[in-house]
Amino acid sequence: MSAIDELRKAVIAGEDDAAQEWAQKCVAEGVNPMEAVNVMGDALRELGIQFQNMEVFLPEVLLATDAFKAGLKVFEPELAKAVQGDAKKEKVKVVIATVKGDVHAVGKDMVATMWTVAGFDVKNLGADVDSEAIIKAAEDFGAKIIGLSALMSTTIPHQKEVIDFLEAKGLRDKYKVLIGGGSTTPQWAEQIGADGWSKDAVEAVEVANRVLGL
Ligand code: B12
Repeated sequence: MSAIDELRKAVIAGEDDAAQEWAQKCVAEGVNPMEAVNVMGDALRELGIQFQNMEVFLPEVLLATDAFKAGLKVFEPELAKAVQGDAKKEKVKVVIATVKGDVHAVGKDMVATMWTVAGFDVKNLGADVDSEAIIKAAEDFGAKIIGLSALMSTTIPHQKEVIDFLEAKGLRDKYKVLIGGGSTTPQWAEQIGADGWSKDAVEAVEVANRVLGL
């Protein structure tokens, strides 16, 4: 089995030490770091299907999340090297959060990592963040982009809520609002008047550059 297959296996098994080791082996073997991170993300989603079918339970998913994070840590410096050429642009400030009521943080953290390595100045506000708190943080930080992650059908309305609150406060034109997360679609982004959507963290960089005209 190749190092990347072993890494995938370690994430699914929720073994963080093994995930870290196989991630290091991937780096040593020159595996494309983004490809490896995407494989880990797919492994988590696969586990999500098993979770939905009640073949695995929350503790297994939590362990897999930790294993994912252990692997991601190893790849972060590699990702930074891969996009170093881009980092010369002036640092644009960005805030990102998972919306209220939603604790899913892995995808949001991946986007935060990719935005950081792409040269943005990123403030990661965490998960389960109140809409008003997101707007206040964007104002205080001087952000140009607000990134909103949501993974559940019950929490995606909070992405709309942030946009509605921005409009009500007369702040909508100050920000580009980008959304993403498992339960979202480009249609949803359009419906709520978001400025952009992406299916993954690599595309999130392209979308951020595009909305800023960079
Ligand atoms: C890991 C996980 C958990 C972990 C989260 C740990 C953590 N700290 O993040 C734990 C175990 C805590 C958890 C809890 C729950 N979960 Co859960 N979970 C998952 C799982 C398996 C994987 C999510 C994940 O990390 N994916 C990998 C990342 C890399 O992908 P991603 O998040 O989609 O992010 C990528 C893109 O979407 C995009 N992106 C993401 N955010 C953003 C933001 C911006 C701005 C942009 C541009 C792009 C972008 O880029 C990312 C990187 O490529 C999913 C299954 C799935 N199919 O997603 C279920 C899933 C999301 N969970 C689900 C549920 C129901 C729950 C619980 C309610 C379970 C329960 N009964 O308690 C609780 C929710 C608690 C809460 N209030 O939030 C459901 C949601 C169903 C729905 N559609 O509403 C899912 C789909 C599982 C299922 N099939 O039933 N979960």
